Amino acid sequence: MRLDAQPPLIRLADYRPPAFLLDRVELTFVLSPGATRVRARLHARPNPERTEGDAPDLRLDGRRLKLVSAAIDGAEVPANALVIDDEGLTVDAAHVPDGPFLWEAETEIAPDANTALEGLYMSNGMYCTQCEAQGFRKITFYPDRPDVMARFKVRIEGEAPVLLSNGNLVASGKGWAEWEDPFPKPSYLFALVAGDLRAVEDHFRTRSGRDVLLQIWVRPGDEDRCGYAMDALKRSMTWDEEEYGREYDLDRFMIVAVDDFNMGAMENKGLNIFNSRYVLASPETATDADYKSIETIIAHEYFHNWTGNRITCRDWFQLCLKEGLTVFRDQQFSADQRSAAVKRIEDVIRLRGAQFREDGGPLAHPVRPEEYVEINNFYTATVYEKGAEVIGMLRRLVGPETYRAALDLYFERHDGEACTIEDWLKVFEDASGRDLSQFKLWYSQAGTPRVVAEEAWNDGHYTLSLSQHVPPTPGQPVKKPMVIPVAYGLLAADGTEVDTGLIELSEEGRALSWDLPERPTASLLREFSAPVILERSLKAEDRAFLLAHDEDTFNKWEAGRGAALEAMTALAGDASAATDPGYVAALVTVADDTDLDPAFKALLLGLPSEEEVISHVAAQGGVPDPTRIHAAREALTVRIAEALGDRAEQLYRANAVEGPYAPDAAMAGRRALRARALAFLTARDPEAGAARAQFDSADNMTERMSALTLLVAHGAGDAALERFFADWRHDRLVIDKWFAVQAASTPPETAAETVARLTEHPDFEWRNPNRFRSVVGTFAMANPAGFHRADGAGYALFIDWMIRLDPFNPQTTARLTASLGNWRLFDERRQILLRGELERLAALEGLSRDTGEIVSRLLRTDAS
Ligand code: B3K
Ligand code: ZN
Repeated sequence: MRLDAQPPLIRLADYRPPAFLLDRVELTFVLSPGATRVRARLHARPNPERTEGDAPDLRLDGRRLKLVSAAIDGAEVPANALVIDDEGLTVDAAHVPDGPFLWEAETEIAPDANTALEGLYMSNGMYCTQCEAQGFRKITFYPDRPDVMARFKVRIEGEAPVLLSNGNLVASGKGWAEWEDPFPKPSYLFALVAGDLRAVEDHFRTRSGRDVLLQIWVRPGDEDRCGYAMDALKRSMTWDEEEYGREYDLDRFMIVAVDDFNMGAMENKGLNIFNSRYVLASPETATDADYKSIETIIAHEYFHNWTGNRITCRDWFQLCLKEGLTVFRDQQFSADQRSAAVKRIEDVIRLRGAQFREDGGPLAHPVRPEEYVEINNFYTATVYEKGAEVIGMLRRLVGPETYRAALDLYFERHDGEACTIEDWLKVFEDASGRDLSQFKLWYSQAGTPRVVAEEAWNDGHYTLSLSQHVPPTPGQPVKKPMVIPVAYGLLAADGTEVDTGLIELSEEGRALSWDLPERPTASLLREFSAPVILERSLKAEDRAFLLAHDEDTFNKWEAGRGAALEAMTALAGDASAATDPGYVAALVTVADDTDLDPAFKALLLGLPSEEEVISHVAAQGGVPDPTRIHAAREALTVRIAEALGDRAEQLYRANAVEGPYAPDAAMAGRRALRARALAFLTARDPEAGAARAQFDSADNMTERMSALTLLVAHGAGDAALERFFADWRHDRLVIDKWFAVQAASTPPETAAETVARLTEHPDFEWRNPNRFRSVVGTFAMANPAGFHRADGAGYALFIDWMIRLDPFNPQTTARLTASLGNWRLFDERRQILLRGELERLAALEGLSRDTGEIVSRLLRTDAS
């Protein structure tokens, strides 16, 4: 689609209830890779709440379907009463009964030609589906919208030994199976899987005594890598019962691992489909980070059973209703399972990295967007992560008991319904008695609010003035003040707290004062109580004081992060700039502190990523230079390493984990700290001896990868890479890591050439999304200095690949293109190069609607 072809804009304001509802749906699939037949029987009736008048046409969504036959109440629909266009079919109202009726249609589709991985497609000889958001319309003609909920019965006929769909298995025989899902659901939650699969099984007894069969379906040979996912599933089921009173509701819960998948996983009712990288793990093949992701994603998809499936979204504008809430719930779960302090910091790093970046550029949009061209482009950090932050603020404002009461009310009032953000906020208003109309601005105003804090000390009188400003974003030039919860603590010189509490900043500015015997040091925005940028001029000694004394673990870490950002910004401007000795001394104290949890200590000793420095420099009004920022980060690492001296070696040795690998938080924390120590050791050793030794002796993937990453970054990884490849070439998920480490960590001068070479490697199966992302996506997102090399080689390579992938897989192309969301932050020369590349993509004949929308938003001129 050329940009001038202008695909239609879908608006929230145009929402109308569906004209027809469905009570029951019966589907029969006769599977064949090139010509699958789908027979659909839809038991329809007029919606009493429809707004179209008494006798509307019957409109069904459908894309690229071959219609074999169509009948209403057993009578074939005459050809002249039925019109098919690119987006669906319309039956003339004259042929649609006034009351309930049965629509029967047979369609033919070709799963083996479906490279977009949306609808019914094939992955390594296995059939699978992805229907959210609008993939079901590529299977059969249907009112493919979430507010049409129906009970599904599915019959599958095919040669594959395993035939799965949603719900409970009601009958099966050789070459067929019948499934019935008793819970009404929207079409986006439909799933079908067929193939040569093996199940790893377990059971879960719910608290009311229901026995649930748990199955993880994988390809033969992968059975021994499912243990951690199964364990995470059972822990998730227990946690949801205990924390939210939510029980599982079917006789079985199935997870299937597939190799070709556009995202992480999908919460289809009773039949979750997962990208295999978020299911399969063994100590030899998966890192601690992989285990952590598996735990989170298993929990996330499981939690959707109540927040998403039992209560779904009325329309796709309400996506955050299920996604923001489910992310919030998975964050709570992981915080409970591991360290809450570490989890909060990790979540904020992620929020700032992806969401603040999105919110500060041309792709900024509200948590509940008001218009879209392609809904798949709105599965964003804003909808997910900022959506979760909004719920965290709500919980903080009403308190945990009222939060739980509001959730109980939500489940009781809306079970089985398709809801809106208005419904959601209403349960909070009813449970708390609060008026949330101003709070609701968090759902409609895009952009990261700035909160400015100013302090004054005058003769025993301490004054804290807070003011807020929400910057303009595309289409939203003027903003209103929001409700911003600012958690704070005031610390006396000995580190004790003289006051602590929550300020609700709801006006543009507000001053608070305290009468105190001495000037306090304020710890503001504790636990990162709101997704805002806090602007505060903090003296170096106050920062060092907070780093040493703040009991709020988030702000303790934040104090060090602020100092590190300042140090790197200075070094990027002037390579000989001095680094605050107080900061470096505080890090030495941290290294010596044996009371600190190793995982937290690893975060305290970690440095912000180059991406974070880029955003920081830009937020301060500067123009970030990725090349200099890379050098600055390396230089600061060396300075800290020098200050630590022998401590790096001691930390490295003291945190060696004895005995067999275990993925739990305590062991992972020690490995994380040991990896930090290794980075400091390697920074001072041109031979990278310790990294080499670790690579050679590691018995788990976590330590193998941390060593390999350092070797590659040192330009000393060739032999290790060769050996790694030889050892693991049979293992797809591990080879993804081999590609990714080179794309991310090759030094900037040669990264573009390395990536170009990787894309010519015989194992670069570019149509597999994991493999594509591991090279092209990783390069663009995790190697800023290499990607933004001044000659533009990185940009040209990236856009060449977007052009190549788009005709096959628009969703993945659009997602990766969106990683250029911060392109306007860079200097004029880089912007000219980037604009040229984006225009080249925009001009592509036949560009997909997905990528077209992203490129045109990136190029829009009212963008900030
Ligand atoms: N709900 C799915 C995401 C679907 C993405 C469609 N492009 C996974 C999740 O958020 O749990
Ligand atoms: Zn989700």
